[in-house]
Amino acid sequence: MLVGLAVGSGEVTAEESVAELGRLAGTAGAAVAATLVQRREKPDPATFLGRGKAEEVRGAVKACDADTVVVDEELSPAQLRNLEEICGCKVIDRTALILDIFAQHAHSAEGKRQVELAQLAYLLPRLRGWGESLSRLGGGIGTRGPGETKIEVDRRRIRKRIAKLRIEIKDLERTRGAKRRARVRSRVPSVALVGYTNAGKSTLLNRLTGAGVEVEDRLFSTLDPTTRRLELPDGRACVVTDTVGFVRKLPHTLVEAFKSTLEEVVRADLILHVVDGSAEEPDLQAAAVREVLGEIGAAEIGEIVAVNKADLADAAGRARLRRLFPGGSVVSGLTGEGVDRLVEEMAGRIPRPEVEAGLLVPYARGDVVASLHAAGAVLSEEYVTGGVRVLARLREDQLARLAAFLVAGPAEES
Ligand SMILES: Nc1nc2c(ncn2[C@@H]2O[C@H](COP(=O)(O)OP(=O)(O)OP(=O)(O)O)[C@@H](O)[C@H]2O)c(=O)[nH]1
Ligand SMILES: [Mg+2]
Repeated sequence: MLVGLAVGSGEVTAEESVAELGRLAGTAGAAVAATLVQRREKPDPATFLGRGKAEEVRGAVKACDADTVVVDEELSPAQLRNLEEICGCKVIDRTALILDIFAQHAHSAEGKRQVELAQLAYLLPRLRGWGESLSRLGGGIGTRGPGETKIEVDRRRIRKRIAKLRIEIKDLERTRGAKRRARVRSRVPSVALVGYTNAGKSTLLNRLTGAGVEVEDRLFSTLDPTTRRLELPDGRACVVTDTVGFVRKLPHTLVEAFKSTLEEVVRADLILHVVDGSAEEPDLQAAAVREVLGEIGAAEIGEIVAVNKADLADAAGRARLRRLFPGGSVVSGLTGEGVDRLVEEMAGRIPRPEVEAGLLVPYARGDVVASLHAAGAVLSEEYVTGGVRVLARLREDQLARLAAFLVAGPAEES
């Protein structure tokens, strides 16, 4: 049974949020028996819903023969305990549900550890209520760990495990970090695919690069970053990284635990924000994504919006999408529509790589040297016979303009 609270006037209605909770529950393998949305000024600090309503839920749970109540917010440890007591069945919150889905979908060594870390961080303050329900009600959603492992319920052992996981994640991150640094050294620009879960990020990566990443009509199918090379129409190349999708009320413990994965986004030269054009409120999903981007420190990175699933929209729908996303490209990762134009746009927005070049500028052309200084491009200069010998860091277009002064071609970077 799904339970949501409508408080004040949030942009996303409680009904929509609970409908999404239902899709999350479905992804976790649960069937929704009933839904209840309660209007209240603010959540009850002790029982979230208020005692009377919680008792009503108890009756409804019995009537529809449900075994779990899923609440559409993160509950405090006390709320969780009290609600469970009144409802007489297992209660989990939105956070536990999302963590459960992540646990089921984690494949890589790093992903599994990140999820377990997030689960344990969530579990630690809630141990009492949880431990009781674990022994009383057995397993099921909210109690499953990554793979077949059961999540630990002993406080002291959890703390030890958390410390160990942090170290292991750091180690695993180091490998990926080395690859990334190699790219930085060779100055291949990077593009991060971000977007709401199920927006079509992996489909678009596959369309762009033939990556062969798993695509599924379920939430959070991608947890591990995949990076592929993409040749741009102007002859340059970039790397595109597909990574974990976002959702409203994305649990903090997850953002924390997935920091190393999200680094791929933070370090990107350009963000390709994939929006599901077929969603009810694509603009609100985009806003939720930007909120997370802000949280992880990626708000300042340049962004291109790709409004995806255009094949599902009719003329009126497309017009609406163009209105909602004025600068966006309307595309379909499925049919390939608009993708060429999108790549052109990416090429235009990806910073041109800079190269080191040696120049010999005759003394008569002091203006050239001055302009190089003004651009902050000069690495070193030396007065020699025939002019100023300048080592400069230049973009390709600057290099072309200065071709006449070039002595040692673009130096290979070490
Ligand atoms: N009709 C249509 N469906 C699409 C399009 N792009 C993706 N899909 C479908 O949308 C679903 C999700 O696609 P994915 O590429 O897995 O989405 P994602 O953003 O990677 O999702 P997560 O990794 O789960 O966050 C799949 O069923 C895709 O087939 C599109 O352009 N048109
Ligand atoms: Mg994906």
